[in-house]
Amino acid sequence: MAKIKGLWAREILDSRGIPTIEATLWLDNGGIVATSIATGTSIGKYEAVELRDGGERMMGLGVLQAVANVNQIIAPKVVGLDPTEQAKIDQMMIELDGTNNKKHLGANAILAVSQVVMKAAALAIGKPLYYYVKEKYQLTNFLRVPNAVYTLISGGEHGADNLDIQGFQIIPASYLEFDQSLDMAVNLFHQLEKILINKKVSHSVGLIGSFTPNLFSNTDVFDLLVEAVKTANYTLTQDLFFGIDAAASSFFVNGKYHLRDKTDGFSGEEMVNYYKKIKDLYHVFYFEDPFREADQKNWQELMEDIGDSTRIISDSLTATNLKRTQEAIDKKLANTIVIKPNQVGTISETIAVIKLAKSANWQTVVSHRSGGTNDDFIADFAVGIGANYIKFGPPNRGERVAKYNRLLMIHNELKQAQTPSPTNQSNTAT
Ligand code: 2PG
Ligand code: MG
Repeated sequence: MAKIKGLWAREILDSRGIPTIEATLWLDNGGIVATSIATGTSIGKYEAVELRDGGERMMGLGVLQAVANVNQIIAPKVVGLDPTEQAKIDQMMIELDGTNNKKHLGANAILAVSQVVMKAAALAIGKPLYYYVKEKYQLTNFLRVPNAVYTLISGGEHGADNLDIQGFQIIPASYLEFDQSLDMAVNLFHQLEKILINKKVSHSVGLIGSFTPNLFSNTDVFDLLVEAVKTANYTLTQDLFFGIDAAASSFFVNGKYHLRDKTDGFSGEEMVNYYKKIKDLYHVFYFEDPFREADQKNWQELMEDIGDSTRIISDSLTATNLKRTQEAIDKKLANTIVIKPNQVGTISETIAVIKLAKSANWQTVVSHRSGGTNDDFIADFAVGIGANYIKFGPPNRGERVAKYNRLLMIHNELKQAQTPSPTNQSNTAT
């Protein structure tokens, strides 16, 4: 097995113009791989700590110290190791860091290494990354591209002071193959733009490339989406569903959830009713972070009321953290979990959370972050762990479409692997 010969990190910019880390790794057989780390905007309070330099350079957001931690502290310990020993390498970095939230070396520094090691292992073995992940962790029996959740409209911290809910999504029905699902997303994204222009709704695109229309209320978005669906000749509930990432902690102020749909804010109970209303009126099927982290009572309430017919998804609530996931499972706070490797900082810990969620029959959503790069690691990872859903943003902007283009490649490879060869076909025909 090839061994790690060299590892080097550097500071690069993410899609928001904010520094992040890229790591490059050389194997002693001449193979070379690189990866870069996504970072969030709506960062939950239970996430591992990204190390940022402070001071004036790069507005205090530089990652030169985290880069130095990779190059000077981690790299010398990793050189000479077998890249397939993911657990050992991750554990070594956790111990080198020595804190419970990775604030010493930085979760960004540690994940850059963890991720590049996994890529290097697939290269060393000579298999596609998604296949390596499946074989190594055995978290799924078959390979398929997960169902996609496409965020077409943004508000909240991803928007432009336009809407309060962070993401409005379309979810093509699971009977559609990935290429058909992407076709629908592209079609609806552009239909939506035409509708916004025709209605003279002022709009732009937000942090992740989704539209940020200036509308009167959050529910107005669904009327636009319904119109786009009708214009494109799709049938809601047959061909697709709607979803939201409320990111509700971002609009919880002074004890109330503040949506512009109601002047004096919503209590937790009123939010439960609001979600039930949009479920009934607009067939919203996917509710991510519907409440702030501490509002366990209303997470439970929503689960009891509509958890059997919808996805109630924890993102900031569980923060890809094993203890928090266990607590959420025990208390029945949700039935689906968002998985973001940078919330915890190593691939091995991410895998442990996925295992736990799957063992509790929760579904999984492998997600991008709003600060992205052209790296497509997350696409292979999602396929390899057998995620139920992927959430990579709209079919727009380089850092988002890099993931979709990789999924298209994987989709084609998997299809080809299933297609009988001409010899087999003639055998079975007789
Ligand atoms: C989310 C993510 C991605 P951010 O809340 O799910 O859309 O946002 O990366 O800003 O945390
Ligand atoms: Mg979220």
